[in-house]
Amino acid sequence: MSIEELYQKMAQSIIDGDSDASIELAKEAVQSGMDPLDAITKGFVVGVNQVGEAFSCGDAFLPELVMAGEAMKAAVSTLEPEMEKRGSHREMLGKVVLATVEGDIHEIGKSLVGTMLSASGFQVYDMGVDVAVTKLVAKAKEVNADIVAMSALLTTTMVKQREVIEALEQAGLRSGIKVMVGGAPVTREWVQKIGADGYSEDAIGAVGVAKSLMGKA
Ligand code: B1M
Repeated sequence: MSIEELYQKMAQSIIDGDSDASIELAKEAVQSGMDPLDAITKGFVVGVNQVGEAFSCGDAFLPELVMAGEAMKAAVSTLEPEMEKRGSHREMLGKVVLATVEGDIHEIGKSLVGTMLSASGFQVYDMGVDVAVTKLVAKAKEVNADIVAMSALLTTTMVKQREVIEALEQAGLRSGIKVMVGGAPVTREWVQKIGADGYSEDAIGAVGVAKSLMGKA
């Protein structure tokens, strides 16, 4: 099978919501020596984006979205060990407290960012999804975080990124902590508006941004 065919099958496995197939294809990618990030961005993500578009047009419904999300999660989890193995940087670059914001349960992009950061030498405290503002701030204080990293996939939950920044300010922690944000609806204008320090459109870019926030780019 050619690489293009493999990418197409990956996308189709997500469109079909077929976790067994997405896991098998992820394994095949690892065995063939493919860069796991290529498998995600050129294969699986193409499928999940297609389902997302169909959902927004009313051509797909919540069950399809859920199944596509599960198949995507299964593929990414299968590829994660290989991504971590490929991360060569072992110097500890900084401590990152990472979460998807309160009210938002989208976890795939956030987890991908976490995997890439940890593979690049950051110590990542991944708090999961739907994380309350107060919990996030308390964790940042507890571990003496260098960076608070927040993902938001909904236009309705992006505001929580601003609330976390305000809560860090109120707790007197803001001057010692850099804040980076991301997620599909996040734009540079939003980043400026809420006074975050860094933003990236994707997981690879997030590593570069985190390094530059730590003065290690
Ligand atoms: Co939801 N969903 N969803 N969903 N979902 C979107 C986001 C949506 C755009 C679909 C659409 O309508 N086209 C839409 C949001 C509309 C809006 O607000 N603008 C939407 C909706 C409406 C909803 C519900 C409200 C549906 C409903 O119930 N009626 C509901 C909300 C639930 C909630 O959170 N409270 C909902 C639920 C779900 C599922 C649970 C079914 C499932 C998630 C499963 C899971 O995560 N375990 C799901 C899915 C799968 C999607 C889509 C199709 C795919 C998201 C994804 O995983 N992408 C999505 C449409 C789309 O994005 N195409 C959609 C792949 C992932 C690798 O990309 O997460 O963008 P992404 O992450 C990227 C970058 O954004 C960036 O790097 C990542 C890797 O490159 N990035 C960062 C992310 N975080 C970062 C942080 C950083 C830096 C970069 O620094 C800190």
